[in-house]
Amino acid sequence: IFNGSWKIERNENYEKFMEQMGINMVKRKLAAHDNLKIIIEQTGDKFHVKETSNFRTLEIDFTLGVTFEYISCFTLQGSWTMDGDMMKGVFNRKDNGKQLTTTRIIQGDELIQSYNYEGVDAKRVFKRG
Ligand code: MYR
Repeated sequence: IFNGSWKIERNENYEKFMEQMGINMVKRKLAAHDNLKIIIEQTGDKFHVKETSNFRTLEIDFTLGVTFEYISCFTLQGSWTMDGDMMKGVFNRKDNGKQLTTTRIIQGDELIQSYNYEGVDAKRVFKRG
């Protein structure tokens, strides 16, 4: 159900979340308008995700329940699992060990990705395209 191409539509509290992550203001301003697009291909419990943004293009392969590394401003290590129709990700920052949790769910025609880091919640909402 997550399969397809998703373009960022809007953010909720994402700047506060990035601030909590320790990202400086200049980067936060750029990242809030990063034109993020993700293309998700799921085959069973294997995922191939192509991420494009103003910053970079990246292809990631992971399997549900299997730990992998994701490198952005920070290196995160963790995994996704499926809980019903929801993807649940639990990751740890390699630099400080702190936990970042994230979920993906389809609601109507939107993919909603939620984030939590150290008590701050944010959302990024995507539409097909
Ligand atoms: C994917 O499924 O797209 C790849 C794995 C994503 C890992 C976790 C996403 C959290 C990214 C948080 C970025 C924080 C920058 C402020």
